[in-house]
Order: sequence, then C-alpha cells, then structure tokens
Amino acid sequence: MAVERTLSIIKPDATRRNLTGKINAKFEDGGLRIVAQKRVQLSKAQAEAFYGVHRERGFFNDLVSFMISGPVVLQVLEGENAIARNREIMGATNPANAAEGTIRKEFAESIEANSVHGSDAPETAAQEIAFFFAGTEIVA
Ligand code: IDP
Ligand code: MG
Repeated sequence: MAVERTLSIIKPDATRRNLTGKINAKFEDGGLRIVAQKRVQLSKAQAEAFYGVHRERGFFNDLVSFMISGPVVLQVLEGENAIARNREIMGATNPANAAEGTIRKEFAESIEANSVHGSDAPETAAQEIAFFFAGTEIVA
C-alpha cells in the first residue's frame, strides 16, 4: 500500500442539505485526511471541462446543469490507498446499488444527485487535483 491523494467533490445536492460535516466525518472515520478544501460555485465551462470524459453520454448536459445548480466543496483526500478507499467510502454510483454505511447509500438522492465525486485512478486523481488546486493550497 502507498499513501495517495484523490480529488473529492461534495456535490450540490449535499451542500444544499447542509451535509458537508456529516460527509467529512465519513472520510475521516474511514481513515482519510482532508489536506485541502474549498467551497466554490463552478462555472458551466469548468463543469463541462471537468466531466469532459462523459461528453458523449446522454446524461452529460443534465450532469453539468446539476453540478452548477449550487455550491460544491472541492477537496483533496490523503491516505493509504486513498483512491480506492474513497470509492469504498462513497459507495456505488447508483445509490440503489450502494452498500450499507456508504455516503451514497445514506445521502444520495438519485444516480445523478449522488452527493460525492471521487477520482477513479492515479492518473485521473493527479489530473483532477491539478484542475482545481495549486500545490500551495494542499497542506499535509
Ligand atoms: P462515479 O461518480 O461513480 O465515478 P461516473 O460513471 O464517472 O460515476 O459518472 C459521473 C457522474 O455522472 C456520476 O457520479 C453521476 O452524478 C452522473 N451519472 C452517471 N451515470 C448516470 C446516469 O445513468 N444518469 C444520470 N447521471 C449519471
Ligand atoms: Mg467517475
């Protein structure tokens, strides 16, 4: 195992319901450390670029609209196996398939409004962290 960093986003459905603290407790209780965090309103251009890999999917326009429908909390999480560990803590994309105790099982409203984003691999984690954070904003 190695110490990794991953990008996390607390999505607008969760900030709207004031769930930032409850979601952060899941990360911390799960062994991850929040080493950077900022609450922002994404622009349409930022959301489209961030989710560019999904541009051809039928849900792309809805996803972009949802991601700019309110503030998000951008975070860098650090810990042993942080990328996979965070995906475990988040649960499956569709909350109907998410395991008990996961963020998406407890808090997600739908497959789209599923409360959190987490990077899926080392390369995407590095790209996604650099997309939103300067190195000086990450303090281990
Ligand atoms: P992930 O967030 O679990 O990595 P991805 O397949 O990368 O899932 O999809 C990115 C985001 O797009 C999801 O978190 C969700 O918000 C949205 N999404 C994925 N699949 C669907 C769908 O079938 N309908 C609507 N939105 C979807
Ligand atoms: Mg994904």
